Amino acid sequence: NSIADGANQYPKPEHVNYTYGTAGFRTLATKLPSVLFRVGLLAVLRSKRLEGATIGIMVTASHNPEPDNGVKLVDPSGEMLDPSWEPHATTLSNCPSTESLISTFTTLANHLRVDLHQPANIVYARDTRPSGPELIKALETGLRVFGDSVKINDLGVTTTPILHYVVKATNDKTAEYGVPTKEGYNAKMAKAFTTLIGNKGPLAPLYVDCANGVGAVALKDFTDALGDLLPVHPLNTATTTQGALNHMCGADFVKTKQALPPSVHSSGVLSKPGSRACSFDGDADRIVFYYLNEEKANFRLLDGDKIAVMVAMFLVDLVVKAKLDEEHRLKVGVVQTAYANGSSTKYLTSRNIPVTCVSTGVKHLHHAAQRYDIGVYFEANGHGTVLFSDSAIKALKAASPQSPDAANAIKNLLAFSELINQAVGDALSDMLLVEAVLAHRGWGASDWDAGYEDLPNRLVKVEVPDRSIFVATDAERKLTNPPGLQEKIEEVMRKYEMGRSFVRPSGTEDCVRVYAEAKTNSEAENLALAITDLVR
Ligand code: NG1
Ligand code: ZN
Repeated sequence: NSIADGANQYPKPEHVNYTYGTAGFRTLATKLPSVLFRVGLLAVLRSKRLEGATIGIMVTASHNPEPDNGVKLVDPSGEMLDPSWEPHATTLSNCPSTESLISTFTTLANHLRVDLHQPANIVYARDTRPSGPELIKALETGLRVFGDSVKINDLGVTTTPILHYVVKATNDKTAEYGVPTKEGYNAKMAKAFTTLIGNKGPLAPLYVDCANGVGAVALKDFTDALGDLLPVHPLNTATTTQGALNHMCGADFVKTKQALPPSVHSSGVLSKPGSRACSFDGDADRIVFYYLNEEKANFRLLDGDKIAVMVAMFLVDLVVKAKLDEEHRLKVGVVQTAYANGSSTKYLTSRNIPVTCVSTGVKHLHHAAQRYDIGVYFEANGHGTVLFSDSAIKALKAASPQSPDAANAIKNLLAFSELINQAVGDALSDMLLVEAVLAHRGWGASDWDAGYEDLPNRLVKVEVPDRSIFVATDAERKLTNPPGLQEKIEEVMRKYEMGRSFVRPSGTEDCVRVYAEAKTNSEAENLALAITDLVR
């Protein structure tokens, strides 16, 4: 099979313009077969360019509705595709004809100095979407163009973070990171979690809304590996029911609606005092927790900001307890985006925990977190993880603790570094992280929630004729274009007590997002409306 055969089999639809954005390619699944074929070609190029290092490909549209799908590439370190290659993905996907695809591919291979005789290694997976198998076929056609020089590893139906883990572990020649399989990942997490919980278990039952997606599969596999330390009760596990995926459930629903999924509400599982639940998104790389407030049975959200704050505070305490000498006093920092609730930022800063604000998109958070010894990063919507630098791990392993307390703290810090996915945020691993911290603190959901009170906030999607005229700067907190708009936004903002608002073009949808927070619910609402009026 040649590029020509595959390209003819998967022609690019006319009048569609693709962009490899923050979430890779993402659109209606019916528009994607040609893209998948071409992504196969690009992944092979990238692997060959890196002398056969394993590249990952994930087919998913995360929290989007079931008819959508998407694809993104994972670099050998387990991180997102190097941004300098994103334009190559865009260019290949938009070649209008077989001829132009072949010539563009050849030019690209030359320009990138790819030796096509090099081997290539590709690992791929998909979520539970019904369009997945067809798209995987198109992808495989692209991979097969290069014959035996390409080795493939099909992980089947798996979560995004497991794919990232397998890529990272496969490329780790020291084999220290873990066995490069789903089972290897589960065993690694189960071991670390068992170390952390010890005789504190079994913990209170936890209800998990799986968004009717692939998280249900991963959760089942993991709990089978873990045993009864954490009694997990999965909800919304209908992975084969048409239209169920992400519908009225899942992390995105809960965060945007700031409400319980109706299915969780009607199940009544949260009515027992002290109960807590969490929601995964459609590919299980995001998680938010919630519970009902005891007096009023009010819905209380524990989102990515709440997770970041609790985890960072806890890790700081462990570092202090570990009493590493001053030279090795590991620096714990937090990375957020402009969507982080102002109260969370204030809380961290007032406790001397450094906070960095970066642009939306996991790759930005990930890179900023790498600059700390222990970098905690979370988007408010629940996507995040904690990175331990190599030197932090070295210092922990080399430490000679002077007390049982210090020894314990070091042991726990190392176990956390094993429990937490170092490649990308994982709902499953983050769920265990939260549970382990709660167990160590002896806290329930309301104790966790008590740290700070979120400022009331609104997130509004505004459809505009051309979102490219909106240009943001300063970690997307300000607009430089259209001219004069930022000044107007600030003028309105000043009228609201604790008012903060910003506008930025979405990187994943054809819209502009308006975020607003203020002292009261109605002020947040009014501020959001006033800014929306300015944008329209
Ligand atoms: P955009 O569409 O650029 O706002 C959204 C989320 C991001 C991130 C990406 C998915 C918000 C406000 N934005 O980005 O946090 O999760 O999708 O990769 O939630
Ligand atoms: Zn996701």
